[in-house]
Amino acid sequence: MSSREESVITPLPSRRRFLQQLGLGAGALGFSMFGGLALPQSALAVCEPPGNPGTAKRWRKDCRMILPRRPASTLSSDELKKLKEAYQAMRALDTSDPSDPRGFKRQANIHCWYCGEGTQVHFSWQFFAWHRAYLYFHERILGKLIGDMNFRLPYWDWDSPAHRTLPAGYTSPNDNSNPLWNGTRDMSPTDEIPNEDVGDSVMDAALTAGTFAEFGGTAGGSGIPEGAPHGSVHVDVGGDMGFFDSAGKDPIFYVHHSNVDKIWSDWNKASSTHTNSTDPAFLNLTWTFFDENKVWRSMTAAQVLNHENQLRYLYGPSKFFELLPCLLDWIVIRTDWRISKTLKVVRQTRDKMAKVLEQGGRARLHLTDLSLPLDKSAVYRLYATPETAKADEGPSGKGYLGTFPIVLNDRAGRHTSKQARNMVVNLSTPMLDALSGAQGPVRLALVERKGKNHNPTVIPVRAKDVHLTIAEVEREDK
Ligand SMILES: [Cu+2]
Repeated sequence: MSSREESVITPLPSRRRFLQQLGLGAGALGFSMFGGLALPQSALAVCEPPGNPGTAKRWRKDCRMILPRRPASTLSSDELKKLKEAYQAMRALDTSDPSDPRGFKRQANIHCWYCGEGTQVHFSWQFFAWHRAYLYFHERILGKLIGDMNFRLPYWDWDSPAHRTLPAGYTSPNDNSNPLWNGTRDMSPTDEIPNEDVGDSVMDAALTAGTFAEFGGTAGGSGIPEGAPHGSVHVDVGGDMGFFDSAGKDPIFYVHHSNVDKIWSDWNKASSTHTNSTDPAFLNLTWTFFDENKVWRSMTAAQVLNHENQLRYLYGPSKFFELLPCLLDWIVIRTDWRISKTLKVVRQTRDKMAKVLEQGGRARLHLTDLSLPLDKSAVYRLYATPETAKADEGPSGKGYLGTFPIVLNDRAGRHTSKQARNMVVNLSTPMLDALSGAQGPVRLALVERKGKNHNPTVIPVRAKDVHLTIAEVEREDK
């Protein structure tokens, strides 16, 4: 671990810990963090509030050119050079002027503050909109630092099978001389994100979500892609990325989230019915960020919904548009899970769902408010039975249904969220057969995914509800 990526873990209540690191008592609470106060270096290593220098100015319209964000692995050598220069300049601010909110540590700590230390933007409909706003200001700051407001963040398109390794610029050179490097990652430069975490089935489940609530979450629960693929990639990269409080310390975070942002954009484009929430409680969500000129600005969720027009960037086409069927409405098939805590898919239901699949439609399994151990960041595999979970044969093995990640807020396990984690998986015909098991109801089970030859501990599924859905494909003759 390099000195610039230290992680300070002190299991003290956050407010108290922060003040102690600052050497301030409770009486100094109202003191502005950015009124020219030179913060001691130790304070910068933890997650301080992003600052509150008076009333935020409203975000103004952006008149820059509309330019594409591009896959990180396809940047030209000149573009990569610029990207590295931008992060180099951002990191340099950490030492030249630690009070500059545009410095890399300050940028990383914004995510930390919004992930439990101060407030929580995960596990709800804040997730997509807040991260879009955060990346927007981050992108503008990087552009300003290299004198090029046409700079746009790239994205790490791990959903492309050819781009499953960390983008080359982030690992080459694979040492401290590279401003895009981070020494804490679990992934080596040749490791790949597993297909079961980001493959077509996972992407399809996200991109065909029928409503904004299902895709982007609600005030009290997460949408589909916030778990897999988003959280899974955090766990897979590991190190700082494996915890929300430190994730922003790895430059890969910003290109990872740029791709997550693209998924939101793609979901909107995938169907005329994929519209964002119009609930004023969502639209009026307001956050504050420092812009590229160190001006404290407020931005609302409503101001980020049209990234192309409002925020002046766009994404290239998605390969999934050609693969996605035009689906009719999702139909819910209730189960008696709430009573029996088991799942019984009767023959008739199984056959009906299989027919929908045969005709190009979709069938799904939904686990609402899923409980998982909150003692570590990990990816769990869902199986149809405790026996198949114990055998843990993986994606092509018996009883396998899908994956779900847990990303903790910090290594000390603080700020664990009680908000609902919702899992949805696309079902195949063999999966339907596993669920309609010959010996009566199935008892869903999970195991933590580990390397080969592990002896998995089987975790019975605890969820508020489990149900099924189907969506038939739209046909011209109907
Ligand atoms: Cu994230």
